[in-house]
Amino acid sequence: MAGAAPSVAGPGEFLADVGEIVGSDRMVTDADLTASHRTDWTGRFAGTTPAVLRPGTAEEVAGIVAAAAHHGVALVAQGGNTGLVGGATPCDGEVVVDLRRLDAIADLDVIGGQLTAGAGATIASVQQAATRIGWAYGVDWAARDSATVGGSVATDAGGLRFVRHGSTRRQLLGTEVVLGTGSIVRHLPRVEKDNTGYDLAALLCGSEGTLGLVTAARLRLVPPAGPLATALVGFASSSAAVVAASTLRRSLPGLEAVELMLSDGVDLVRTSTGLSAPLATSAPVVLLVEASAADAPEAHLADAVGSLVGVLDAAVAVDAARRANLWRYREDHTEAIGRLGRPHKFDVTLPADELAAFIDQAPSLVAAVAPQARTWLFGHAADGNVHVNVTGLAPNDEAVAEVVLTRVAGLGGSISAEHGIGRAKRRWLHLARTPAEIEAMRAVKAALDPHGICNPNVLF
Ligand code: 2HG
Ligand code: ZN
Repeated sequence: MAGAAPSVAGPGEFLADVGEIVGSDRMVTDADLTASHRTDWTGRFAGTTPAVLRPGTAEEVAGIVAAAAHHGVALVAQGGNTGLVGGATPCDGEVVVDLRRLDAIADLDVIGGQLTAGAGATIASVQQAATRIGWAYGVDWAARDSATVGGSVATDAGGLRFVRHGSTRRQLLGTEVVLGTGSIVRHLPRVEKDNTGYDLAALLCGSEGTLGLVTAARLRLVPPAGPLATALVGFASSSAAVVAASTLRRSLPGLEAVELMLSDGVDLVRTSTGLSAPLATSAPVVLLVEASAADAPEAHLADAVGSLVGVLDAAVAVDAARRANLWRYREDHTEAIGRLGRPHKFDVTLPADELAAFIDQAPSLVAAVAPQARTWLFGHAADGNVHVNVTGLAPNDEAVAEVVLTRVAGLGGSISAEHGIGRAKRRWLHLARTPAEIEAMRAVKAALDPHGICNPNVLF
């Protein structure tokens, strides 16, 4: 019955069983107390749930999954609830399994540069634990204080350092997971190299909770960046900025990030934060560039920026407070756009040679089907990943998704770069994957989640 969403009508017996497993104080049924778990971060996706369960061990999670299989109850795992595609929202009455109590960080290997993090550990807490032992964690994004390891594995989160360290999948040495079969599969190797068959962790990474509930991850750490310098660099056009991002990837060995903003997004952030204009000369397109160097990082960065073509203006910062200030123009986009209403979010990647034209054309593509809407574009310039946010749409508007995602797929891009398919884009999975791929994915789902209880209403 994999693929068929189990009903949650009359989950009373299920709740009685799981109440004994997690303890009644770890089972929340009061609608006021479950409210924050029933809506996603954007407010666009909302549902109902009979209960939020708060297990404290993988064994308790396994007990919940066994009970869910027995009673035919659908589950959705939740961590910081910072996802942007409705992938962790109980829109069809799923029972929410809040994994944030699984927040231990253990087995830190100072020589090898590894640690094991519970699914509920926040990304910030992993970063801090890594720093304490002289390493760093390679994945970072603005929601770091709330977003959790479990969610980052479920979505294969990418973030701000992808150009340097790749996405979550590249950091993943192994996982502990409760599969939909109910069995706990623990593979948390302490070795870097491990070719012993199927890479289950890599398969779980990006599977959006459809195969099981990841309870812990063994994470590879990276060397900490050296002294950093950060710059905002203004360009007259998207194409000049995209070419510059490519040049920087080749000319700056310590490149840590190349992020893209447009002037209307920068202005919106300024309105919502009170920040002053970042550059003396206003520029339609702005890159945030960060790079490290053992000595004089600002000189290396200024040299590299100075040799770029088409720079209108630039500001370089080296002390932590000024660098953090420059980052705010980029990181505060999501919050500032969220304040305008419930955005529709299209997290897409384009082939490098299509990126600039897509950025230029996206607003008119949206306007053609939704003239009242506003389009906001920002993202990760070096990765071809642009976040198309559209405000002023009805929650159930699908026309904009249709034109944007169809265009992206037609250009050879991906309809989900780093946020996942979730509920938001499941109708368009066929644009990204062939029928044969979807059939293979469904076969994997049927094998690992034979009762169809693991987040059955996303992805497919
Ligand atoms: C980012 O890059 C995140 O800041 C969020 O992926 C993107 O809000 C968004 O659309
Ligand atoms: Zn992003």
